[in-house]
Amino acid sequence: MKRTIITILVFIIYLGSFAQKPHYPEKGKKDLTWFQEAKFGMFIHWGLYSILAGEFEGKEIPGIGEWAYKRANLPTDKYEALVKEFNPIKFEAEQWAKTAKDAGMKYLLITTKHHDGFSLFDSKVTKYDIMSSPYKKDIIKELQLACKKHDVKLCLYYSIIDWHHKDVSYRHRDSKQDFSNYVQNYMKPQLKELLSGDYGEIGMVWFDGFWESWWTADMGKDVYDYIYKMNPNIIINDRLGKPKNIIGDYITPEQNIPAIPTSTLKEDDCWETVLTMNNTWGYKKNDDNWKSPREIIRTLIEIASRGGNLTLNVGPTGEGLIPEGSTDVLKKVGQWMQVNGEAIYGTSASPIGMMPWGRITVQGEKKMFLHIFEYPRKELNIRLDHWKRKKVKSVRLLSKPKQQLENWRVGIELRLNLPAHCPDEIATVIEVEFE
Ligand code: JFZ
Repeated sequence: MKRTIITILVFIIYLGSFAQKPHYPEKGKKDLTWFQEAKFGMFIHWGLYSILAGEFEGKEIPGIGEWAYKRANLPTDKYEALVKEFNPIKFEAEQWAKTAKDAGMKYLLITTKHHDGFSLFDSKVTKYDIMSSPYKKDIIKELQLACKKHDVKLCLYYSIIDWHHKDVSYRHRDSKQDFSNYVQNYMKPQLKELLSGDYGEIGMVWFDGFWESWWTADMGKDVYDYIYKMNPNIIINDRLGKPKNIIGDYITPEQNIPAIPTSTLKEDDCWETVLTMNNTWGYKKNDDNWKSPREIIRTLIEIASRGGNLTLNVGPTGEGLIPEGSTDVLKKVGQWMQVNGEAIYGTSASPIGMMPWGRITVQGEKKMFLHIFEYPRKELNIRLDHWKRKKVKSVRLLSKPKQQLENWRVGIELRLNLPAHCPDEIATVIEVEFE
């Protein structure tokens, strides 16, 4: 419970700090509907670092797994030799897509290339890719087919930072670096490989690493327009410009951002929180600090009640397995979503803020969902100022949809009689339908 409260507080802090909208393009240029309705997706961090699993030559590397190369200052030849070890014999794209689907997730966002520069797809512009590994099969292609089969939208993460490319790697700062050579002749061709149709319909591209000093807002605009011309439907996150010159289609607060709230998000702002299930994005074998199903579910509700999306991370092992610590939790999240998904998908922010007993989401003008965290002894009252002229047509638990809950109006208040026994300790959802 304490952890949940902390999560929620940390959230409120993010929301304030990310209230500014992307500056480019102008609002409304893209249709963000699918994303806003999807609400819940899977983030996957997978690459050479997954083989290290947080260790190098028997020594533990502190910090997040996917940063091992830089954090532990690993020798380039030894790190890059991991390509020859990348042979994920237990990887089953379908299993991953199904894990996402069964958890109630609508999209899957995978690192096609993280900061270390290794490409998980068959890239013609580099040998530092999956085709040089013993596995020799295009991971992104396999995921494309699996996602299609399980009706999950495929989304691609692409790191601006590249520790492998000599023109932008921090390891080559002393040499003459041609940043634009990397952008024009490496990054853009790779984006073209990924986004021009070979991998089917792509929901979004998620950029990362815009804080690099060599990266400029002009480069960001150039890449934004480049993708827009290739496919105007692909959504781009807000990390393509600079931290003070935002470029992208929606807002992404991140979990570890210390900031002071300045203002609040507007109801119609499109935003997403990305979150780890333990303390790392890329796999670390000693990190078992898993968040509980309760924490994840309540976080998802919290986000939905403020109109955002949750993109929840898993870090598969070098062999290609999503750790049990995360699949156990995802199963329980899926069970909850199976019953209560209606109160999350396609909903928007609560027009009346949060309640002492829980959170609210709404679906248009017709439906309101009450997500109860603190189950009241018996009666629950809610003011209907926002729905003043509406008649209540039906009130029911999503877990018992055939049965109406006893309810009556007292002035502006709607009062409900709840079952004496709390149906769901994590969150009991009541649907209120108006005429
Ligand atoms: C980045 C990556 O460096 C990290 O490895 C992971 O992929 C994560 C999803 O994204 O980390 C960030 C990105 C942005 C901020 C902090 C860490 N930020 O805006 O404060």
